[in-house]
Amino acid sequence: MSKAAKLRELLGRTQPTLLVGAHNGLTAKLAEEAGFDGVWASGFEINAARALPDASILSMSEHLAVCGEINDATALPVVADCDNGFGNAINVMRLVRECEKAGLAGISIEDNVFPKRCSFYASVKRELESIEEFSGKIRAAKNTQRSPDFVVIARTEAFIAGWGLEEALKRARAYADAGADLLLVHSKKNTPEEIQAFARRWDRPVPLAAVPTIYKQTTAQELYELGCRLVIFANQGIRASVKAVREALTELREKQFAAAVDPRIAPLEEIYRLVGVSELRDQEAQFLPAPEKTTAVIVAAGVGFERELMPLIKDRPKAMWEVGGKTILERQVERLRAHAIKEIVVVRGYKKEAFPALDTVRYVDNDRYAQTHNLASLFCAEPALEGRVLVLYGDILFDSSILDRLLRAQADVALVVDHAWQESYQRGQLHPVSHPELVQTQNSPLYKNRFLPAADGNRVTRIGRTIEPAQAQAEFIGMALFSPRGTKILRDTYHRLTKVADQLPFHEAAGFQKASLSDILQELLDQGLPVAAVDIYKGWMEVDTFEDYVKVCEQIQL
Ligand code: SPV
Ligand code: MG
Repeated sequence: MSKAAKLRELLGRTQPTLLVGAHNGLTAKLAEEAGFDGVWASGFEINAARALPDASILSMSEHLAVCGEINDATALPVVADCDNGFGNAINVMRLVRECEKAGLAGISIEDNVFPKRCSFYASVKRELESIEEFSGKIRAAKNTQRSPDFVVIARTEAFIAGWGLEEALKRARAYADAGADLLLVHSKKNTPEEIQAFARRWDRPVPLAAVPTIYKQTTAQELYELGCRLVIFANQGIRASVKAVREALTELREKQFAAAVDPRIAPLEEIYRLVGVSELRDQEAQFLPAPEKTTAVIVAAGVGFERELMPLIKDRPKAMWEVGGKTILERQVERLRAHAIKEIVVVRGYKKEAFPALDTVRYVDNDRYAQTHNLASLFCAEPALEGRVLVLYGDILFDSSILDRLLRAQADVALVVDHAWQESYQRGQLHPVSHPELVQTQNSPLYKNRFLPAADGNRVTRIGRTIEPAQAQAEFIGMALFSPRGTKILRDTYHRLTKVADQLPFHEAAGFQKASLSDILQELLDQGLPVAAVDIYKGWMEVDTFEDYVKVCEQIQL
């Protein structure tokens, strides 16, 4: 059923049809929730909401855009208050076409001359159109409408202009005879006496409409009994909001903390409901590709190089060191969450009691950290090794852009590899305490000492601590991303290998229990699985020694 047909049905009842003014989609929704029969797209409200007087300042298009917004927000029929029709009868023809196109139930036009002035403004120029001119507008409107249900309300301002009852009746009769569906007689008296006098003399079958703004004690039922099928409460909505907003803002300015105005304002959830956030959620689930969930596993169980790190690690593991007021773990978690990674598992071992309870991470323990290495630690988090998994060593600090690039990698396995290592190797600055996890890559992004990563990516061809430094292109920094397929391959490979006798060496480890991530990565490479290299040039730090720590503390950007 069209909204125009709905309005006609409402008008056919034996009770007043109640419209209430709105100036935007949200107020239209509130009108609907309050139980009104329909919405009056009020010129007064629409202008006031834009801090403009109700004086034909807005163009027809501007006005109808708001009427359309109001109509779209509610299932109720909407009557557009269209002042004097934005011109003459020819303009009214276009007005009717546009209103029907927008799905509005009807319009109200009034016999003020253009530019109109709000009926209640004192000491402003007030003139009425000739009866012929305005009757022509009504005829033009009725002649233009496509749907027979579209409602055209003719409004006379004869009382407002002070032209008296006889003129009001003369005008109203002419407009009714021109085909108006309802006759709106407006009055600015504070009693309904003009409306009553008019109603007593009304002698056409056309029902009346009333806007009891100033004669505000009169009830809708009383007006209905006078012949007003339609009663319009035109501007109480915006006046309520002005009072409420002013009081809330005044208190807020005074108290200067948001909770002070809680009792005065709608909770956020109320706004979410009104604007349809749950529908938005359903639509996202139905039509958007499922977001790729990434689980991060931070491997932070090991001691590190005890000799070099004492006394720093006497009471805490490396992940718990503070750098610039935050622990390394806190910094990592911050970065991960900034990249929408909410599922974070931390594998603890050494000094596990030093890790604080955090609601942003889940802990699992590798209590055999002394007999194992980081591969065993990673698999302590095996229940989390599902879907897309980011593996992160617990002692590195890295620039956000590195994580950004890694998360965009499309490969089943991708490793972040730093090509600046090669440069420090050439300068003779070898890793001070250990052999880093070196990698060989298919291409080198270094060209004449400039770093130029290839647009179509790079591949790791070999990884391990025993690669001849001169043969290595880069260093694995301890950040790896596994696609859901990559994670499954990693798990399957791990389980296949756990069955192998632990006494046998596994790549560079003395036994499988002692294997590190780089050992299983080399295993995957040997199986023929492509491993992508996310090439970087600096932008990260690891903490292997006391000197590293001092340097990190000096350099960290707070
Ligand atoms: C409006 O709401 O814009 C009206 C009704 O025309 S009134 O303001 O009461 O005149
Ligand atoms: Mg108006």
